Amino acid sequence: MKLPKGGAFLLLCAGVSSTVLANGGPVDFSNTVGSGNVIYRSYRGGELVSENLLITPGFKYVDVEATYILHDTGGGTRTGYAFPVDLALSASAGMDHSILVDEEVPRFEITLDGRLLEYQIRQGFNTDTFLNSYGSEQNFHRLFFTTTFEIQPSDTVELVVSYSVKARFSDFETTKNYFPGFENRYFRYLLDPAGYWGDGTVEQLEIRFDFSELIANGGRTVSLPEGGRWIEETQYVISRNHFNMASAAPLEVSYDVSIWGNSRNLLGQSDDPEECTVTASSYLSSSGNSTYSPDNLIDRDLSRAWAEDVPGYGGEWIELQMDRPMTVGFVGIICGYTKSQSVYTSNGRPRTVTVEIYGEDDVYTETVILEDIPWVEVEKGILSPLVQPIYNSGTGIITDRVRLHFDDAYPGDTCEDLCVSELFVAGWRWE
Ligand SMILES: [Ca+2]
Ligand SMILES: [Ca+2]
Repeated sequence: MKLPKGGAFLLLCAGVSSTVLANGGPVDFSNTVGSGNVIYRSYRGGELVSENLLITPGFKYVDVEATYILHDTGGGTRTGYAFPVDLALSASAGMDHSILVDEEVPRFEITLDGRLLEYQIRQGFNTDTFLNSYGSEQNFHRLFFTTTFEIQPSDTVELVVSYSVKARFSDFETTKNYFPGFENRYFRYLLDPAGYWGDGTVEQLEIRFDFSELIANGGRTVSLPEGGRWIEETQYVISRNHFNMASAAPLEVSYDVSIWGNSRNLLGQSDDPEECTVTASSYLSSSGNSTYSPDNLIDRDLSRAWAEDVPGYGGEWIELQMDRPMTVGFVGIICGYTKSQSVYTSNGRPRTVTVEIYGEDDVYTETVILEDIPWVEVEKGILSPLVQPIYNSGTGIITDRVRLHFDDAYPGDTCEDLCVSELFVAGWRWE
């Protein structure tokens, strides 16, 4: 069996020492604020007929695809083209920021009528400042992705710029919580550089934010540009005709990924899972296709639960034994038989739970009274709103054995079977 440790959490910690864990500090700092379009060079002989902008915010990166239709009215030209990307950097004067590109802009592509264009990355300069999470000012430094292309007289071409850029955020460890603090992600996109085409206007502009992945993972938008409309609850679309790009304000978006981040940590993404076994004081024998053994506690499947098998409630326990010790920072459960609303309410849910964490010298004990959370259907992968913490510490306890005692229950409507769908024991190993 696999121990459900937080593999993603281990990745987040990879760059910091245990000292940082104890004192609090950033574990992940993003340097990039995306921005776009053509800058600094008027081209009066060409007009921007349309721009379609698709922005897909993700957990750490934002995918952008900008499609421009350009029409030549001035006898054709060979023109330079530059796409700016702003990096938010601290204490980096004199640094060659282009070395950050692989991390900050891992994908970048420009095509003209479907043909890939080569590009160069050029160092820019400070463009602006912002207040970071520490309350101090940082600078934006600009990189340019540049290329050249030709437009034949009276021709119309399609230029597509597609890239992935890191959103700006700082996630933090704290000393009192296993989970990092997931700060809102922020993304900014400049529209005004496209005002250098023709008379500075675009006939048709459509900006679409695709939040489907964010929302499916329990995320939510925090702030959006004004003047758009929601389509199908996941797409935020802004449409404009005869729009003046030259004086357009930047698009700014921020969004909350905390549920997404906590679920990622709980579900773990390590490819090196540890061995463990889960046992229980008793469990119901299977009936039909349904089983109730303690294995169901770590299968990450809400349709299967452990159920005890003694009269009444209270006095039952479950225990997780690891093959080798780790520092456990979090113990939590998803209460009840969560397969459906009817079996959830007909069976018992734990109320008073005592955790015992067997340390090297003594046993840590804590008793908590859990909420009786109403049943909800959740998407696979966003379990974190259902998980009730029983032990949650940023320093943790070195252990190889964790036991939970169930002292009483919120009774089921028809059965006296106490059920737990999932057990999470998560933490760190430092070697
Ligand atoms: Ca389960
Ligand atoms: Ca019972």
